[in-house]
Amino acid sequence: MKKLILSFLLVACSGSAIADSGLSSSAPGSKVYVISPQGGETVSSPVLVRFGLSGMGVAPSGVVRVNTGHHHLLIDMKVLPDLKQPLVGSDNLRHFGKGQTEAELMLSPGEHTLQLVLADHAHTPHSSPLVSERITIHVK
Ligand SMILES: [Cu+2]
Repeated sequence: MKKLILSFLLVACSGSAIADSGLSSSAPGSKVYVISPQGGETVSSPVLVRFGLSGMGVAPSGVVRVNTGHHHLLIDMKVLPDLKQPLVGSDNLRHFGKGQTEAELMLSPGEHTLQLVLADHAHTPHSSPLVSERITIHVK
């Protein structure tokens, strides 16, 4: 009997490993977006960027909790990074691992793009990734 239970567990586990991509799942219908500034807006530096999230919650990096993540802000990135890998921080990709929901950015005068990506406790985007629209702003 013990053997039967064990083999059942093995089948159950391997079944879920195949079905599961290994990525955290996002809540259906959830959305990440830039609250402000708005696309096309002219602003002066420092620019206060406010991060919006609906349908999921914000948790600091390292905290494993279902349907949560932390914000990553992509600045002037024309191409998305690999969303199946942990996001690597740089001047153009900022982590907000303390669970921040806004940031003040020093931006040079001219056109800049902003885009948000939510990622899980290990900085990896969810299996249905939450990526905002890429907005363009003008800095005076
Ligand atoms: Cu991160």
